Amino acid sequence: MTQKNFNYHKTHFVTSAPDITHLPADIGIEIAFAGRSNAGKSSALNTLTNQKSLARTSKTPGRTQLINLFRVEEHLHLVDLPGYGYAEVPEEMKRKWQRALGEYLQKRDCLRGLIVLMDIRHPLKDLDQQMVQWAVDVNLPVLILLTKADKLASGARKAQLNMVREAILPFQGDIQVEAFSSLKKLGVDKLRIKLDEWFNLPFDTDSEMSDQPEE
Ligand SMILES: Nc1nc2c(ncn2[C@@H]2O[C@H](COP(=O)(O)OP(=O)(O)OP(=O)(O)O)[C@@H](O)[C@H]2O)c(=O)[nH]1
Ligand SMILES: [Mg+2]
Repeated sequence: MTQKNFNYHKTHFVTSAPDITHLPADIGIEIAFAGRSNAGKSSALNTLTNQKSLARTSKTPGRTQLINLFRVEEHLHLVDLPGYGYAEVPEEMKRKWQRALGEYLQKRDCLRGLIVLMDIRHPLKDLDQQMVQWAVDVNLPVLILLTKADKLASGARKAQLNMVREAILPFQGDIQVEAFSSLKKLGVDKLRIKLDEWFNLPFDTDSEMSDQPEE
């Protein structure tokens, strides 16, 4: 079967939801961007789609507090998830996001792949590892992007990349690790290839909710 390559530049915003009950029908394919607050999720989405402010970026961690859904094509969506692990957020708010996040990952059937973004200088924190473990447990393939790679010289960058590749072997999952920089547009091709692969998977447009309008 020939594989389709998608044009991510045409991606547009669909909706923001505080939890999965407010998302459109659980059909088609979704690929989610997850990671610690400030890891560069929204920036990566903007770089991929070549749009300055499709996803809101901020120097203030914890900016994306909602599940943001973007449409690549009919039935194919990218999802910007709330960042985790930001210490200076009130405990109550943190719990709310973490719950929304866990629910999304465990209950959203159309989720076909997870992009986990980590600052290349501080990868594989506890919550990152938990996220990867979560994905492996539900057989979800993972692409780890080591973001802000422009902050390291090429030798240090390669060393970090090898270190993380080595460190994720014990997870025994379908996990690929690449360096990424929104600033220098590094690794964008690797991201695109992975998304194309996942968006080419077969999917069902027929669920018990499929008679509901999509937007
Ligand atoms: N140098 C450099 N800075 C980056 C890069 N990507 C993102 N940043 C910066 O990192 C900060 C956080 O980026 P965001 O994309 O908003 O991060 P996020 O993961 O969406 O954060 P939350 O929405 O809070 O979870 C911003 O100040 C960005 O400009 C990169 O590739 N290189
Ligand atoms: Mg964000």
